[in-house]
Amino acid sequence: MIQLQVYGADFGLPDPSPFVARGHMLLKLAGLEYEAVRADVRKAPKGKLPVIIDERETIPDSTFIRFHIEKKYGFDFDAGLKDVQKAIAWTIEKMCEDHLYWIAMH
Ligand SMILES: N[C@@H](CCC(=O)N[C@@H](CS)C(=O)NCC(=O)O)C(=O)O
Repeated sequence: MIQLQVYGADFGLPDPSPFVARGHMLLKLAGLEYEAVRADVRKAPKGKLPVIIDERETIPDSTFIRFHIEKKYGFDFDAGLKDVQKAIAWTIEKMCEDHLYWIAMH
């Protein structure tokens, strides 16, 4: 079974990390069975969570977890979207993660 490494529920949320929350959502949306395991972030490959362990593969970063699920399990998170809609979704996603996230954090 896939292992999702997480911080764990806190502040009334499934996880205080929005990226870990995304990891949960990706696995649930794809209908994959998984277990969430509290992990030591200092041992994570990129020093951040989430990370998944799927058989012999270790995949850090929620974006790469998404790519892994799409490639290995053939699940299309963008099903039904036109190319231009996918491009807009990707742009907004990256803007929120790489820019607005840090404004919200400081
Ligand atoms: N690009 C990464 C970002 C993950 C990330 O920033 N995780 C934060 C928690 S929200 C973390 O583990 N930070 C640990 C640290 O910076 O020491 C992803 O999408 O998974």
